[in-house]
Amino acid sequence: MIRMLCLSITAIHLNLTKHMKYFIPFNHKITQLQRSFFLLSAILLIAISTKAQGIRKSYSEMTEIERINLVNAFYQLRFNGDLINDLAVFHGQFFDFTNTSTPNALDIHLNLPNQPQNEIFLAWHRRQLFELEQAMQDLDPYTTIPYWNSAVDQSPSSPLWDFNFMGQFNTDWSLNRNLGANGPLPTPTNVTNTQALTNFFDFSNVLERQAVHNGAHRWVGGAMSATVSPRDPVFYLHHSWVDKQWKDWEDVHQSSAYLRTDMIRYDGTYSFNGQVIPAVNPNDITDSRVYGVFYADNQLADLDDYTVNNTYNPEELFFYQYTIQAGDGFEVPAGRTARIESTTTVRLLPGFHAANGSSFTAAIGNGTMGMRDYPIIMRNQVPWDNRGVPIRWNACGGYDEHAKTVFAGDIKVYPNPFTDHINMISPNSCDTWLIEIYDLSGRKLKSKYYAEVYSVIIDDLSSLSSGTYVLKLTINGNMEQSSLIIKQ
Ligand SMILES: [Cu+2]
Repeated sequence: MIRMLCLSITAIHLNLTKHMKYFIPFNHKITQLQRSFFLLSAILLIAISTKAQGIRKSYSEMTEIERINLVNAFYQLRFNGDLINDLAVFHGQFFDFTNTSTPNALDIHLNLPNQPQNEIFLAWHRRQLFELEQAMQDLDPYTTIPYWNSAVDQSPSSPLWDFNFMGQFNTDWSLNRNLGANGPLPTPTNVTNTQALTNFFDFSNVLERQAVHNGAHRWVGGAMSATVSPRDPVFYLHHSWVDKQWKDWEDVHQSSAYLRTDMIRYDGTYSFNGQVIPAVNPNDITDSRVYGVFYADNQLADLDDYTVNNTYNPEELFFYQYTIQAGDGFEVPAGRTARIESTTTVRLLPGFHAANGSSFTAAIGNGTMGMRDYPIIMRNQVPWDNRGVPIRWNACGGYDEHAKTVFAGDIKVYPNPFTDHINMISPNSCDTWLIEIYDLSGRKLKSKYYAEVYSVIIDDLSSLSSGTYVLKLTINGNMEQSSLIIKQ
């Protein structure tokens, strides 16, 4: 059976040399600046042994260093082994066969609603993004593929197209973009209407064929509107958003299902750089959390219903510069390692659980390179739960071994920046609060207990010099929240 599949793929391959006409030659010019980034990344590659799982976010939320690292990763993957070109060529060769003499051949696009067994568009591209993202994380574990929301970000002069970001690839890689000439981009209504479809195959087909997916391909033009569209790096930012559309739909409808159980390239028969790419069943990846992938929105990343399994990475790293919260079924089992990092706020909410024998760290850093090692919440070596049952938090932040109740709200910290005092208020009346203030080198400056409180005013802060500090709140020894605060 597998041999027959290989033979038919070879036959298709030979039939499709006509697609070669779409191929656009790459221009191999690189600047001195890019050359030094290659060198820097090569050094980082040796120095960093861990890899991240992905919190993907809008490119507009990326820091400058993240944009540089992303651009650098695209250049590296283009010029070393050329995964970019390999994915583009494959995508072109297996694009769509419904109009050829082999209508039943395997392909990845534009399958008909009456052929649901072939509707692997979403799953195939999810795996493609993951393959590229893993390669990027070999270069820098903090890199994830950001998304471009083309339903709201529609200007050819948007920061997306800055020369220092996606703009440079147009000339460097001869992409022949023609922004806006062949639109239209989707409207927010297109997105809402697509999300409202209740049948998975209807959703997938409308998403793919209409503006939500097709819009950006046509609007960008050049390579993006050809079958080798993955040659344009913005393909990945677009498909990150398309994948988020699927994730949002699945969150509501929870009925993504395929009849077929293999996907070309990901059927276990394809190799790249001497390595066979493992087989992937599309039914196994209908939840993006299978790949440890989460999507942040509007300065919040919610890591819910996730069990750390370290299948791909020795340590699972979740980085987001805004608020990250883990609760509602976030589990770190024994023997697993996870790390959550933010430059502002980390919340561990009821439902978070790190088991005996797991290694878990949450850290607040200032977001620059080299400032990623300041653990503020740590569960490591010391048993988190030495009675051998999962800890669940009750409404006041205390734990309850038998019942899981929901923490009713967030602790507000204001004003921030502050001058001489900070207010902290919770919607609940709680028992014991421990408030600690650290400087960014990890030195504890203040520490104070409060009993039977729901709000606290810390009013002895006038002696602190101007700068950035970490405020850590622990309620009843369990619920923890760390925030970055700025003294004016
Ligand atoms: Cu595609």
